[in-house]
Amino acid sequence: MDGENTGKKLISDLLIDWFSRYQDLLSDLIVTLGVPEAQRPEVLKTLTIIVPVVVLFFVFGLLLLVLKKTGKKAPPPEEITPSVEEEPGEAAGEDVGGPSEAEAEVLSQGLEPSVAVPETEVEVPPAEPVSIMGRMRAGLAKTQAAFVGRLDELVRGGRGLDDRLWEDLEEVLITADVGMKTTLELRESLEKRQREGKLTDSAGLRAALREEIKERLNISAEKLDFAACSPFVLMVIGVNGVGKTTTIGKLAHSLVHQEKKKVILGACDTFRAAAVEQLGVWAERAGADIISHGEGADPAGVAFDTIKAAIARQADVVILDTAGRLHTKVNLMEEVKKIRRVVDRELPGAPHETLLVLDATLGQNSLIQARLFQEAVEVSGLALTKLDGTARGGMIVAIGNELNLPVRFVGIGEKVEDLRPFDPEIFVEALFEIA
Ligand SMILES: Nc1nc2c(ncn2[C@@H]2O[C@H](COP(=O)(O)OP(=O)(O)OP(=O)(O)O)[C@@H](O)[C@H]2O)c(=O)[nH]1
Ligand SMILES: [Mg+2]
Repeated sequence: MDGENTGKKLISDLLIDWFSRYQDLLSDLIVTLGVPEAQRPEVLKTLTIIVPVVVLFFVFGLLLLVLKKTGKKAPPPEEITPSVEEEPGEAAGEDVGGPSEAEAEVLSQGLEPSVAVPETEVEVPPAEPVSIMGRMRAGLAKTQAAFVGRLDELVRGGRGLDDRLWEDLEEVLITADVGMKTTLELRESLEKRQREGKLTDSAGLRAALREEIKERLNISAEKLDFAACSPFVLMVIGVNGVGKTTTIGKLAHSLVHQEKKKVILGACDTFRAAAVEQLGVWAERAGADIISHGEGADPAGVAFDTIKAAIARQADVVILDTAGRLHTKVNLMEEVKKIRRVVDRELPGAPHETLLVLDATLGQNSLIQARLFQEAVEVSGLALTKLDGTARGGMIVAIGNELNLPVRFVGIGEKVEDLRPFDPEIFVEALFEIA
């Protein structure tokens, strides 16, 4: 009992001693700072309370900072693993998961990519939108801003539906490359809604335009069904540089990996050696076979051999790449017709799909190209590439409205997963919905 009291006394003596030293220190400080004598007791009282509070805050802040930093430097391994494992799940769904930059480089050198990548070396992909809608939105960002973004500015503030507004709307549509014909038709339909009392104010304009656009994109055409026959032959045509080979590569990858199809590519673009090589890289990346005869060979001859090989190897899908330009003499359209004839002779009914690739960045010029091809050959569907690189995505509405051809795919980037089956519903939602 006695020992306990002595202990308590010692502690209280120690505390009193510290406190008086602390007060001495503060008094010295007050004198050094030149505080007038009359105010010193008051200042001493205030400082006695404030100084410990400030010191405590400082120590606490420092502690938080250290904790935050150490947390960033060493994340627990379980934090990384799930996001890496999400990729294959994604591939099984919509996203086929493209090869990394390094893998692409290895492929372009014609070497086998390493299959067993140690888990520690797997890079966590940068924070990109990975959902279908997220990617579509990102791909359409430029068109979104130039088209719907400007439309929203137009209707902000509840303007009346007068001639001025209709003229401003026309300007927005034409700038987004919807084209004069389709723009005037859209204005006409919207004004009709107004006359019928279905559209009364600018707030309803957005929804009405969205409906009108969706209607024009809903082309009634037979769906592209790769299982309709075996082998299903898809011939890809278009002028040079529009993205034919890239589209074929992405499509082959998706058919092999998502739909588990056996795919053979035919390198009928014999215009230059690099074209054959480029298709070869894509074939390897996709896990598809390729038939090629090299630069300068007869494109129809390559098509013939590809069909023969597909039948012999029991392939599910044949995709023929064709040239966007030719060596002198032969006309591009004539060459396309010749390939079609040879393919049809070898496999009656083929090609089952003639896919015309159009470059969205070319805007209304693509429409002119499409008409020329339509006049020459039986085009059955379209792929619209490079939508990610343009604010002129409005041309897709003109395509739907004026060509009456179904858009089968849209290209929204250069990566393997950036080819999407075209769905008007998703497209319009990505364009109109505010993220
Ligand atoms: N940003 C973007 N680039 C694309 C897209 N599709 C293709 N490209 C790029 O467009 C360029 C031309 O693509 P290719 O596939 O070689 O075009 P092509 O029609 O086969 O050209 P030719 O063989 O010369 O007739 C390449 O740099 C592609 O990466 C797309 O959807 N978005
Ligand atoms: Mg090509």
